Amino acid sequence: MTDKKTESLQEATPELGRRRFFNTTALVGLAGLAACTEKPASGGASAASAPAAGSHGAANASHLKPGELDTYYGLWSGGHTGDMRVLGLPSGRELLRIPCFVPDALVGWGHTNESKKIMGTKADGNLRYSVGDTHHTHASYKDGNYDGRYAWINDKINSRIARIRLDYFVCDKITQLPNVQGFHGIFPDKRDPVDPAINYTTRVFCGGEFSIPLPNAGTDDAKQYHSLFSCVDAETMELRWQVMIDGNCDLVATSYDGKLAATNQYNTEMGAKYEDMMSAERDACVFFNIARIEEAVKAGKFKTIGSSKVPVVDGTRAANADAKSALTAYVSVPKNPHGVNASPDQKYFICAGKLSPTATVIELSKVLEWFDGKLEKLDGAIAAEVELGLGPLHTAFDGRGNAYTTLFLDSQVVKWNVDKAIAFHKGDKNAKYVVDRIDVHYQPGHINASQSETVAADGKYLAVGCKFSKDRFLPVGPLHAENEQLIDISGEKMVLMADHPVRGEPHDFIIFKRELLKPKQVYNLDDFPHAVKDPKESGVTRNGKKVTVKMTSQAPAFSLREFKVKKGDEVTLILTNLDKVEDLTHGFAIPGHNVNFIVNPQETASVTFTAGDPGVYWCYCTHFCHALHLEMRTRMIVEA
Ligand code: K7E
Ligand code: CUA
Ligand code: CA
Repeated sequence: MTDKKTESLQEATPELGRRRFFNTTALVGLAGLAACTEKPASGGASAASAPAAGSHGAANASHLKPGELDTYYGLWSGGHTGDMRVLGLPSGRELLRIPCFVPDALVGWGHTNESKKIMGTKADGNLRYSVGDTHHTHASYKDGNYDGRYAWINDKINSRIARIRLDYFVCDKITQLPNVQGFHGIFPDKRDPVDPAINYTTRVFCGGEFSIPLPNAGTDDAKQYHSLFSCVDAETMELRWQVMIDGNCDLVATSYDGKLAATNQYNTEMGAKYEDMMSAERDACVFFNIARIEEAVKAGKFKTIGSSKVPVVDGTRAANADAKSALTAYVSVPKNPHGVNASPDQKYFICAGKLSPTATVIELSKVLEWFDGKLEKLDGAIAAEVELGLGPLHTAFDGRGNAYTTLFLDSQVVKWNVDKAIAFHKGDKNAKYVVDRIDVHYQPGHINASQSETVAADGKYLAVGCKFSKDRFLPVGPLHAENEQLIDISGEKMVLMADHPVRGEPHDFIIFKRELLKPKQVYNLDDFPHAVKDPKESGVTRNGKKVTVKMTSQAPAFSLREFKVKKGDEVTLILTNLDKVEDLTHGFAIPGHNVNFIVNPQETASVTFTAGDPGVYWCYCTHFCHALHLEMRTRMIVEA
């Protein structure tokens, strides 16, 4: 790290000085990394050849003229803001935030009865959780490409999975995984492993990262800890089954034939302490034989854990030594891997090394051969293990045989050719598998290319989620924006196109063609059981202390000019927006009662609150809707 050459280079260019600082600080946090600090072996191109920022020679442009629409959608996880974000690309403009796990003040998520029901409440009616930590977002598939039905996103803190309807861009279901802590990786299947008619997503797989005692009765004996790999039904969002494994789960990938899912694991050691998780030289990528697991469940070969009724099959190493009946297969990969990604040619899973400067290419047909008893050693499925640089985390693809891997410590993206990497691994030392490197700013985590993890990978744009932005934007105090960078990958060389500041802290994202979605701008009144379909239905009905207020909105007026309730009443206010015009949303706020929510065209929403002290409360429309928006009001008169 401190050789003279580096020092002098650093003085010559402040840029390198900053990089070195990052490398050093990051390395301090990664004990036992000494072996990884060497430069990549031959086969690696020179880092100095990375092109400078700018658009010269770029076929793609990120700047759109006013009024021009983006050609790609991006779905971004919001990190511990707990939301999903929708971006337009290549502009990088943020179009929407979809609240799911945490309340949202704009739309009233977590305030309306409808959203509270999806989020989950305690016996007292308050939200069970108001924090979340989203990392991974993926969408439903058909024939290997996105079909525009659903997206899913995880909450690592409370082990929840949320489903987003991609017609209305709203969260419609949230499921909590039983006996799982640190739910991290998530991936939908791409078709059924058995039934050829099911050529679309019906399952979502979820990896539990933190091992816990099962059932979780307080014990500190780490040897008792296990992790569960969970399968959630894509339609019902109910748990189908779980697999108990040795070690932990991290990120998840699925094969295009529906037969295999995999999770990489960095804690093969099953250590409970930081140091213990790094003691083994190799960890694993754990494969799941989906058809066999479901046969085992059908045959009753499972147990249940604690109060959960979900069938749990045994995926531990000891129980799965015989390939011909094994449910799981532990392919070894170097120390503490991170991302696992499926190549669009459908052949490989690629594990990024994290603590190892390598990527491991696993050939899926060989894993299937092992399950058939035709491959003697499981690690024979490793097609390549090649050096890329320091801190490989995640990999994207261009559909032309190239992979793009983020190097966290090097603050680079490395473009490499998978076939050449395999040739190099097989002994062809002339195979130059590294095609290009580009500096990014700084410390990249997730990466994804347009249509990357589909059969339609088109190799146009690459987005990189840089965890640190440092000096790239105007300083705004101690909390820095993150830096999402967009790279043109249409040519041989990568070209940096744009920096975008983003509010912390996105992790994963997908980018796909806008034609794949058919969003609706106006709801269907009949989808809401409590809809107030006619302004004439408006009014107040009383049942003891429980009062229901029904109202409609049509710009620029609410159907009631005033309504009366009594102090201490439990008031449920139901509001239907009868406007049918696209982009005509109304809001409804009540001073002093912690109420504000919106209703989109033809949407119905309701809130329940306790009427406060006697007085007049001007309820007003909070969402600008009309020239008379400010006049759009109604009086709540609370009587003693
Ligand atoms: Cu790499 Cu949670 Cu996907 Cu973040 S994980 S970077
Ligand atoms: Cu209705 Cu503003
Ligand atoms: Ca480990």
